[in-house]
Amino acid sequence: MPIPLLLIAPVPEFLREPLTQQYEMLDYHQAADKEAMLREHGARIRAIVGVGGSVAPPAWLDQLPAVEIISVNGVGYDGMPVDYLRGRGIRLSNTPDVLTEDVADTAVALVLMASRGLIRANRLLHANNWNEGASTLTTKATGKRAGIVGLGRIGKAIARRLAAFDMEIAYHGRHAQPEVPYAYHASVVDLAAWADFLIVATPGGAGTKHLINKEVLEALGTKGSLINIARGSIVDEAALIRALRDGVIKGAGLDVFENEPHVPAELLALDNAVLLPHIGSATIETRSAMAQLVLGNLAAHFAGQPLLTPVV
Ligand code: 8YV
Repeated sequence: MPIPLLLIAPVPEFLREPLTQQYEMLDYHQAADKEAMLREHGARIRAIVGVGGSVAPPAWLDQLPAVEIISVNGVGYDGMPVDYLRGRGIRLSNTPDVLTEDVADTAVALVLMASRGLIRANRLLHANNWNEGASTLTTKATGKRAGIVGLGRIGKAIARRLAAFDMEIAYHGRHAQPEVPYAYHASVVDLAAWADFLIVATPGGAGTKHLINKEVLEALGTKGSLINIARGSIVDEAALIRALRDGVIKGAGLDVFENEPHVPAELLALDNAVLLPHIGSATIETRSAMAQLVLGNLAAHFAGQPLLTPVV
């Protein structure tokens, strides 16, 4: 008998297909009547597959008494109630490392697109407007100051790349990391005041909610651009929209938003914001490696083996 598994988010076909073949996969994400699906099958479900932004509140998980493992197709698990999972003995896995380089590449692309006006120039030339595109001068990226909020695996990969652009690198996090060659700022406001690019690469969740607020944006000021490849929840989006609209900061490059896939109309209308639909890890190579980890963690768990990339 295949193991009943609940899919709570969209996944690529190369993950969906093996899940369908190897498990009794119930597509909760696309179910027309989600409550009916839980009523009918909730008591039997032994595994859940979600993505980085998936949220599984305790009250919802209470309806799934047989769940043993949640396998997240993403590095971030900020929507997962880790203490509750520990309490119930539910295992949790994610997909670290395999996506680090792609997400860092995306951060660098946003830095370049935001500073060099590449998106606008591309749009103008597609409209056959060579002159306007060619005559607009933008801001140099090389040699500027990059302030990284969250110097974890992805933050360090971004720092390595930007060092090749001769940028001065500094960072903010909960603790200084004496072994890294970059300056530590204990205050995110101080880091913003120093930086030309404030790059958010810290995990989401309650601990970082609206870490980037009005005060931080004012400190970043007209010299600065905000880049976010981490989680929308870390930035107070309403404050960011006001800062971009009123010229408090220079610009923004965003791959993540507070309420995905919703992007506020005010943000869509702003020319000084480069916006991407959460594609930081979206390459064939990386999403395939992530899928293998999701499947590998599930298989290991049900074979009684240690998880490949455990969180809990
Ligand atoms: C994915 C992410 O977009 O890893 C994460 O935390 O947010 C992204 O890599 C997401 O998990 C969808 O698969």
